[in-house]
Amino acid sequence: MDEKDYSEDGYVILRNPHIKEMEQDFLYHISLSSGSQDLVEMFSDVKFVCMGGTPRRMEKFAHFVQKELDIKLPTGAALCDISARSYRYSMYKIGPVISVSHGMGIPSLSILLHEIIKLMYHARCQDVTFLRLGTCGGIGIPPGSLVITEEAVDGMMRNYLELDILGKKVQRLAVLDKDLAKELKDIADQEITESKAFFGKTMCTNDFYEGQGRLDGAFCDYTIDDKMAFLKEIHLKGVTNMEMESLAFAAMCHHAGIRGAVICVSLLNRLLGDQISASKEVMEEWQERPQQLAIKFIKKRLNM
Ligand code: R2B
Ligand code: URA
Repeated sequence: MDEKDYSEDGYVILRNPHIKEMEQDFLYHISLSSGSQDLVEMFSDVKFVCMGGTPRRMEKFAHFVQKELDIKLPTGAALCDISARSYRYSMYKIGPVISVSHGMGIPSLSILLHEIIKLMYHARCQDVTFLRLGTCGGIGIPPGSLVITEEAVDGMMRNYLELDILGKKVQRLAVLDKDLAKELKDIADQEITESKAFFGKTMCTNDFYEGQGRLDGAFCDYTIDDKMAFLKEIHLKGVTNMEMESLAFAAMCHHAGIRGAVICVSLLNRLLGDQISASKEVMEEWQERPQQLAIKFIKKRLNM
């Protein structure tokens, strides 16, 4: 993204004139409200919003952030899920970091991002960076590898998110911040020794099975040759991995003028199979890798 895509004062760009006119805004799915809570007091110091699919992983990340940033809680206090009463997403705040779950797929991530972007606006946060820390299927790379998304594309290799709004197709460019992605890749190359990091296009699909060309879903109307031809073709076009949220993440960050990056760990090499068969222990360890990279980046930004 160019500098002109960001607001000069670092605030999020809220492209909705109606919000200002509302007496209060209920952020229903994260269980917060601009009327009954002082969101500025609660959240104005936030600089990093880290999100990932599952509540458990993001709770673990919150504890990891607390330890790594050496944030002491007052005696008797404990990290708690701010959005617990929504029963939808889990959210934690640890100093300048929010750790929040987004569920699976674009619709779930999109609802969360609408409310988180509005939260950043109501709280008057400045210069915030959003990171998605996720899992993916790698294409032609070893399982356990880190992938930093250079560009998100849909299942047809288009680099925009298409929405149906009031009966019309609306397209939003899915652009990610190149400098941020490069910075993350450099940190990964220098400091994450357990695995190699790749930089590439991420194909974001609306389905895990047929949408990602798997042969092991409940339905399959194509052959193994069709599948392999497709995976090889997109690999040649620079696709390194597949997951289910990056396109909306990129498009929504771009539209809001927020710097965002997607860091995933690959759970398998799709050129060799479809089933995710690594042990729970191995997968736990792999899923810590995007979190480790995020922490190293955050500490660097905080001069720690
Ligand atoms: C990666 O993993 C999930 C599917 O298993 C999905 O949320 C994604 O993007
Ligand atoms: N997540 C996906 O979306 N696809 C995979 O293959 C693995 C994780």
